[in-house]
Amino acid sequence: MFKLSHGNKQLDLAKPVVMGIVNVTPDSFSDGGEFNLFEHACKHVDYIIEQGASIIDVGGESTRPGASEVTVEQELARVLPLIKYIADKHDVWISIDTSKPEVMQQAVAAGANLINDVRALQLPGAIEMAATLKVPVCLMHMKGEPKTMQDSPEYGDVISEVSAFFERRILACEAAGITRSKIILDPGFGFGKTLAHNYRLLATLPLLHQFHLPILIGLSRKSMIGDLLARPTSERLAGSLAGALIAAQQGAQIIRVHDVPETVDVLKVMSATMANI
Ligand code: 9MG
Repeated sequence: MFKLSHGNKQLDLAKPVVMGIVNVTPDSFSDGGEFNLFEHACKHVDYIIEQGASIIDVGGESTRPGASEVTVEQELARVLPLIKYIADKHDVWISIDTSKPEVMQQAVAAGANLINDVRALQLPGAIEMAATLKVPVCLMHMKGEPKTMQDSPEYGDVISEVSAFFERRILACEAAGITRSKIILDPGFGFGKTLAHNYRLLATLPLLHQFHLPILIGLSRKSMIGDLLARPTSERLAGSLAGALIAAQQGAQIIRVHDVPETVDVLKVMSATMANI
């Protein structure tokens, strides 16, 4: 049974929980910039919390393939007002989606409780910063860098490579002073992976339980849904819900999604069923 803690905040992961995505980026691939304005982002946050999101993942830099990088100042200007708003108004877990140590520091000072790093704390200073801040960290697997990661990624065996990566990163975290109780793992669907790699990882997700750490997955509206179904981003809800349900049944504890109410419903039905086995 997993539990996350930060200060006096606790998050019980006995049942899978929903992490709602709030991108504060002009080029966000799945919200079309709809929530770029601070007011819209706040309204969206209020709505997804009311609908059952347990964690809000705030991001100020797009990680989609080909997206351009932003400066620390730009990223901070996007995420800090929203983090402060959420921390003032709601008693919810706030995750900061960043790889930059300066952003981690200021986001946590503003009220964030969790670092979601698609680069698994590999940028200079990131692992030391996370250790100092003493917040839980999500280590995501990515092959390459967002700009080029989808240029024909190749693996010998995708599961072994992802597992070996986690082994190395967990050791690095422990050496830096981050305890295992603060670590979450994420196979990184769509990050340097073909359709076949993504579905192989989803099918074999239980293999990641070898690490005895909580698992986070994000496949909401991604190309692993859209390419399989030949559907544009706006028509990927059913596929995303199917993926969320499969991942939760495979033992994922945190499901990162755009469509919060629908995913919460799916997981409630799953949990009610599992409770009666
Ligand atoms: C920021 N971001 C985009 N996709 C993601 C995923 O699949 N996992 C995590 N942890 N973060 C993601």
